Order: sequence, then structure tokens, then C-alpha cells
Amino acid sequence: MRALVYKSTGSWYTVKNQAGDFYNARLKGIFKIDDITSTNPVAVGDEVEIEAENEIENTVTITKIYDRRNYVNRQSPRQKYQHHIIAANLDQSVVFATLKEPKTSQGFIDRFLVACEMYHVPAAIVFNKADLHRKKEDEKYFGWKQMYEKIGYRTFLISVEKGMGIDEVRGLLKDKISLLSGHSGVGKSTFINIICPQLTIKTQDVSGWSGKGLHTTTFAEMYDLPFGGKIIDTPGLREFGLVDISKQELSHYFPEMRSRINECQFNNCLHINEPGCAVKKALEDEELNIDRYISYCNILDSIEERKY
Ligand SMILES: Nc1nc2c(ncn2[C@@H]2O[C@H](COP(=O)(O)OP(=O)(O)O)[C@@H](O)[C@H]2O)c(=O)[nH]1
Ligand SMILES: [Mg+2]
Ligand SMILES: [Zn+2]
Repeated sequence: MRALVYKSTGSWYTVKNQAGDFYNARLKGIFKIDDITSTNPVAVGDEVEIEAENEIENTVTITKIYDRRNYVNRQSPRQKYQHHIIAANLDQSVVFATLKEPKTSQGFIDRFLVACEMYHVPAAIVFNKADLHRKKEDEKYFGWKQMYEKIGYRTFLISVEKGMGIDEVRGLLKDKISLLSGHSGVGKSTFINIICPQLTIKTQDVSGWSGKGLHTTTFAEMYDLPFGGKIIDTPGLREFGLVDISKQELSHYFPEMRSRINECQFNNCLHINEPGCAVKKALEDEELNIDRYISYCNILDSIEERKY
């Protein structure tokens, strides 16, 4: 029987079969998938094959994992070079951000976008808490919207509290499997509760976001959207991706640079101070956004080349 993984809590999984029944599932045997070393072989969003294990307790065993279309992962919190798969088979990835309470930095958004490019998962950015915006935040938002949409990322401004802009984001999510991420406190759970009224996901106290490590759970969980589609919430996930990225490939994940790097004089150009660099030329001609370039330099600096 084929089923979809909705939740993973380590050794137990919640899966749903095609008839819509939920089961508690666990793995049988040892799985090695895609030759990647992962601390969790099965992730939310995985398509699996299940067999009845204990009919009284309604438990099943996972006997097979179907090939993934894609997946996103992060570094295992415990072992640096181990991966932890966050979710699989995604249609898109949506980052929630806020310009106030808490402030999301451009660096955070850009790292998220680089990760999405690495995994070939389309990305969109949703700015929540528009009700808290004053002139300063509105100006910043419109600047960012212009910057991101020019390079192909859809950007939305909403207020979950005031019910503003929600329909556009519903349209974005409809009939797709979307991964939701973002700093804690930006309103992801509040948003899911609004668009899935039959659910009640615990939301955080406003004071909660200032204190790190207050999260009740860090496990990703998938929810069916009543208007079609699925959403994966990732509580406590600050950042994903960038696990095995090399300095050399980073510019491939900046779409506005990717289209220019073939014109650099050196094919190993890092676009810092090499002669004949097409990226630097485009920056000087103001065809590229300087703040995006600064993000590029910051991420480049943060990459430790892995030594074998
Ligand atoms: N002012 C304002 N507060 C909001 C809005 N959306 C959510 N919040 C509040 O932000 C806090 C954190 O929300 P939560 O959904 O738990 O964030 P999560 O950590 O991203 O899941 C809660 O106190 C919410 O009531 C909004 O649109 N405007
Ligand atoms: Mg939450
Ligand atoms: Zn260059």
C-alpha cells in the first residue's frame, strides 16, 4: 500500500494512505537512499510503501521509499558532515519574513534563496505583520520587492492578524506542496491556523521569539490545505541548506550572476577582484544590486572548504 509521510518524530512516522487513513509507521531494516549519509532516512513528503504490522494498534512498517523528486536538508545538529533531511518532493519553498518583531535580515533571506536554488526548488518570500509597518518598513519592503522580483522571486506583503493579502498567498499555495520556513515568531503557525481552520497549531507568545530554544517541537509536519495542496511547517528550523556548497559554485545560485559568469575572463572567477570579471562590471554598470552582491560576499566568506 502506498502512503505519504506527514510527520517524522525520529523513530516513528505518521503516514497517510491513498484512502486518507493515517497510520503510525516505523522502518524495517536499514535504508540507504541516494547514497547520502543522512541521520533520518525517511522525511516528511516521502512517498513510501507500507505493510500492516499490528492491526490492533494500527501500526504499519515502511518497506520501501520511492525515489525523491527533490529534497532539502540541513547540517545535522550533532555531526557536522551529516545531513538531516527536512522534507522531500517539494513543489516550492516559501520563506516567511518580517521587517519588525522580529526583524528578518536580508542575509537570512538570501541564504534561504541560495539553498532553494541548490535544491532546484522554486522560492517565494512572504512578508508578514504589515500592520506593524510604518513608512520606514513600507519603503524597505518595496525596495526589497523590486530587488527580488527583478531576479525572479515572487514577494508578498500580508498581515495575518488583519487578514490582509491572505488570498494571494492562498493562490500561491493552492494545489502545491510547499515548505514553509522562516525565523521563529514571524507568524507561520498563526498563518496555518487561518488557512486551515480545522487545525489548531500552537502559536507562540509575542515575547517568545526573543528567547531562543523555547520551541516545543522541531519536527517538520505536513498539513492538507482545505482548498487543495499541502503545507509543511518546520517549527524551530532557522536555516537549511548550504551543507556541501563550495565557494566555486556559489555564484551559480545567484540567478542574476549565473547568467553572466560565462563572460568572466577566468573560469574559476570568484567575482571578488579578478581581472575581466563580468559580475564586477555589471555591478559597476548598476545592473546588479549591490546588497545582493554583499550577501554573496558574506556567504562566500562563511564557506569553509571541506578538506578530505
Ligand atoms: N502584529 C502582528 N502579529 C502577528 C501577525 N501574525 C502573527 N503574529 C503574532 O506573532 C507571534 C508569533 O506567531 P507564530 O505564529 O507563533 O510564529 P511562528 O514561530 O512563525 O510559528 C504571535 O504572538 C502572533 O500572534 C501579524 O500579522 N501581525
Ligand atoms: Mg510556529
Ligand atoms: Zn567574475
